This record gives sequence, structure tokens and C-alpha cells, in this order.
Amino acid sequence: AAEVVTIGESMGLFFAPDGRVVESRPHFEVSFGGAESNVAIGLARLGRRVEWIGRLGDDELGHFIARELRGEHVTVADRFGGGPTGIMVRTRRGHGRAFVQYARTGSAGSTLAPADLDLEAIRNARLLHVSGITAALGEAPRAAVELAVRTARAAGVLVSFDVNHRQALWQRDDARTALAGLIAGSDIVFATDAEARLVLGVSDPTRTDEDLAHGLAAMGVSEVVVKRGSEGSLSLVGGSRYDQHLLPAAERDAVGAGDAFAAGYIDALLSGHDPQQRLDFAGTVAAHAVTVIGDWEGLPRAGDLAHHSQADILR
Ligand code: KDG
Repeated sequence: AAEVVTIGESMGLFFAPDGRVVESRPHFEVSFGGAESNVAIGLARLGRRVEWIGRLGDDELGHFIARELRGEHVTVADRFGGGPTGIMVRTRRGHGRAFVQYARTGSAGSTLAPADLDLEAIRNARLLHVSGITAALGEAPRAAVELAVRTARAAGVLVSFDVNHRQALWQRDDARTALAGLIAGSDIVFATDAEARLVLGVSDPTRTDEDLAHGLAAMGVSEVVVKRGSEGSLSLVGGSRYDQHLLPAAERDAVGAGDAFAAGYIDALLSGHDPQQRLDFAGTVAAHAVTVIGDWEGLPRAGDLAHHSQADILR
């Protein structure tokens, strides 16, 4: 049985070679991505048994994604159809931010419904990992995620939730309500500063990340991580604050860093490591991931972590 079950939408990813824009190039690089399947690959590479639940189109991209995930030792049941596989087109100019355009309305992934869930797998897992993206895709996927969280909770399975607010997908007020409900059902919550402010309705700039973490904890969460990327994240576990030790890395592609961070954190948690070690290990996994272009391609295997020194991730 899988130790970790994740649920989400994975899409084909088309991106222009670095520093070029898609509109002026006749070719793309093609890969795939999806926050939760990125986490699944991260955990599988660290040696965990993971199952990913999501719908894919019964089309070439859908079969490509299923085959890649299986090649990464992620368990994927056949759930094809309901629409085409969604697509993301991403452009990055120089060292600027990544811009993404989605073609995912009506996609197979956005038809995920409660009946698609493998509730037995969720009950038998040690941890369920979900994110706010799935709740943003429509009523059926949102109901599916909510059912998964309730099922895990009732079975004593830990629930980990990455807020992953995607403003292109829904209105802020809808997001706030749905995200707050999912947070209240979770044991571990990952949020950026901006996401914590959105959920808590805080606009006061003097409120610190620790205040925000306390705000999220007060929603019934025992473990809160406020993600701060290369500035080093902080956590609040059982009321105590922990600060990640900084680990500089030669960043080539920050997309997927949060997913790598979550994978590292969950792996360390399941290994029984203490809160400081969880944060630091999460940071180490993320530092490896950002040195490689692609959402998940740079995720480290246990051997990479054992044999590569910090100098390697600075190259
Ligand atoms: O998490 C990094 C990307 O892979 C992710 O943002 C893509 O799942 C994705 C989404 O819906 O935006």
C-alpha cells in the first residue's frame, strides 16, 4: 500500500528555451507538471511508496504523463477521459519570473469527482497530501478533495495541505472560503506569506510571518510552515517556532521549488525527524530541485543527497 496518497491535476507543459518567448519561436520543449504529482515524484525519488490520483485525457499527453509518473515509481491507476489533458504554456524572460498561461478549462483533470477517489488507499496511507489548486478547478474536484480530507481524518491519516493559491483560477473570496475549510481539516499546512494573508484576511504589513503562522495554527492546524523560498522558511509546531537554516543554491528554475520543499518536509516527517530537521531537509531538497530546469526534473534521489555536497548545488 502507498504510504502517501496525493490528488491533483497534471498537465502538459510547453516552454520556450530559456530567455526566449513562446510566441516568437517555432519550437517548444515539452514536459509536464502538476503541483501534487511533482510532490509525488519527489517522495518516490526519496524512496517512499506514493500513489497519485488524478484524471488525464485519453490522448497522447495523458498517456505520456501516466507513463512518466509510472517511470518515476509513482502508482497511477488508469483514470483517462472526461476531457483532454490540460496544457500550460510557460515563458521566462531573462532572469525574470515565469509567466504561465493555462488551457485547462474543461480538461480531464478538472472533471475529477468524489467517485474517482480510491478511499481504501487513503485510509491505508500514512499521509494524504492535497493542495488548493484542485479546489480551484471546479465543484467536483473541490468535493473530491474535501471528501479525501474527511476520509483521511476519520481514519487517523495525517493530512498535509499546500495552499498553492493560483489567482488565475478563481476569485479571492471563493478561494478564501474554500481554502479556510481545507486548512481547518489539515494537520500540516504550507503557505507563503501572501497566501497566509489571503486566507486570514490580513492586510496589515506590520504583521510578521510568525503572527501569520499563529493565525493559521489557530484554525486548528498543529503544524504550520510559512514558506519564504531562498530567505529560509519558518514553522510553528506545537506552538514553538523553528527557522530553516539557509542553504544557498545556484537557481536556474524556481518553479516547483515549493513542491520539492513539501516532498522533503513530508519525507522527514514520516522518518520521525524533529521539526528543525524537517525544515532543513525540505530546504535541501528544494535547493537541489531549483538547480535544474523543469518542475520536477531536478528532484534529488537519496543517493544525490548522500553524495553531493553543498558545493554541488552552488555550481
Ligand atoms: O507547482 C509548480 C507547477 O508545476 C504548478 O504550478 C503547476 O500544478 C500546477 C498549477 O496548477 O499551476
